[in-house]
Amino acid sequence: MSEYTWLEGIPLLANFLSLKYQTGEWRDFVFKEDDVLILSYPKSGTHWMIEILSLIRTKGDPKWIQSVPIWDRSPWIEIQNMYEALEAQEGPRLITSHLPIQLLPKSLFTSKAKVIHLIRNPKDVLVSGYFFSKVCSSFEQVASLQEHFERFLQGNVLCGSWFEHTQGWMSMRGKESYLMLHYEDMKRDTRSTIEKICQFLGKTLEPEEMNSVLKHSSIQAMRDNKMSNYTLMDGSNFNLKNGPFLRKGVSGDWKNHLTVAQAEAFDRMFQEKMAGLPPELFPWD
Ligand code: PPS
Repeated sequence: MSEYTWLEGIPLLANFLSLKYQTGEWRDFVFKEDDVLILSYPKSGTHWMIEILSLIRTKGDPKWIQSVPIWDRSPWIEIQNMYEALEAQEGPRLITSHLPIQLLPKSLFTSKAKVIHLIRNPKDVLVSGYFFSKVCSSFEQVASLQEHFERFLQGNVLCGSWFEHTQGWMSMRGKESYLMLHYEDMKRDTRSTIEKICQFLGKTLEPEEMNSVLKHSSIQAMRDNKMSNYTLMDGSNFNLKNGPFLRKGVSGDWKNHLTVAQAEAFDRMFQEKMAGLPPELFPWD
């Protein structure tokens, strides 16, 4: 059963939350200038981004992604033991987080650490989260999609309101160390997104290295990679009999699941909450 710990009004996974987050010591975590932080609201394509960044780091060589679990390659700062592993890690770090901006240590904003903020159509995020709740017992357990829908709009889900989370991180727009990417663009043109990431990180890939990054980060390759498909976790908080960790991996699946009334209610809420932000920040339908 899922059980949340509320930290500064944000629901977080009680079973997994780092002690440092429970004691407040997280505020002292030191970001370094060669850190890269992958920041996303849950179910936005985080694992895909980790796979791509891992492969960029190895210039397309799949040895690392095929021998080290994805959560060890880019640990979540808010998760037990991973926080400590990050503190102990030497050299450039890949760091992941689903937290809202106010729960990231201040050193992030004074260091030159780079932030890649990945966002996705929240209706797809909502649907993805609903199916994930059947696979992962730590996620909120709901009786129906309608219940999850209501909780999502209220922000009564893991990591709180999508609207507030997204707006919070978007306040970094314009900073040199911040790159915002869209899942939908990654789907439409993965190569261009990888080129954008390389440019942001000051990296270059030879054409065959780029092809290897593309090949090994495809959803099929990730499903086949036991270091990325969560089969190593099966039977713990994950029950892969109820569905795969890497589910459909498409844009617009919400159309198969939300009713017209739900989609309209969602859109009204979106207009209300995101008013004032340029519509081009949200390139989905
Ligand atoms: S988590 O558990 O919150 O960190 O989930 P997250 O990784 O952010 O998002 C999971 C969704 O991303 C999809 N995914 C991919 N799509 C396309 N290509 C690749 N390689 C890929 N890897 C993961 C995954 O299928 C989840 O979306 P849904 O819509 O549920 O399929």
